[in-house]
Amino acid sequence: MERTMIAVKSDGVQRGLIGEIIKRFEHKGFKLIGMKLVKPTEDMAKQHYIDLKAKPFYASLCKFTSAGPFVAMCWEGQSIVKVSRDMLGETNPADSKPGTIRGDLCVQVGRNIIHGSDSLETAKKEVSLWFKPEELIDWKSCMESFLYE
Ligand code: D4T
Repeated sequence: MERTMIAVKSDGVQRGLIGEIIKRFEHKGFKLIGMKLVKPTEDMAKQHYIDLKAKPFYASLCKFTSAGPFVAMCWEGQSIVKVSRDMLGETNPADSKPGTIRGDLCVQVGRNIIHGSDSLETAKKEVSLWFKPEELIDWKSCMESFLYE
């Protein structure tokens, strides 16, 4: 099983989309392992987006990320890193297909409401950036045998 870090960014929180986003992951069959509502410090935002340090939008992205509430989540499931990126859609909502979260729920790249780790390695880093080990709950879902053979 893989784990990934999914976050509802402050634009998604402000727009009342936390429930809709959680619903999509639950209905898919993924398992919630950890979740918290935080107001990230600018330093946390900078660490989270460190790979984008050289991009012209890095400063404004980190400022926006630290300006409001952010729902950090850890989800688990088979091939979840790739599958969740497909569920999110493209970085730019304008390029995202209908049926994806960004394709259905947002308009502009700088307000694309959700984050998802883009590789297994990044997922490990991001999960440990946002969660202490004791904040991740290892539990057995009663649906497991109906999701996996
Ligand atoms: P995240 O990391 O938020 O899941 O987004 P992506 O993985 O899909 O895309 P990214 O890392 O390239 O971008 C991170 C974040 O920056 C915003 N952004 C991006 C922006 O404001 N302007 C831009 O031109 C781009 C490319 C949106 C997502």
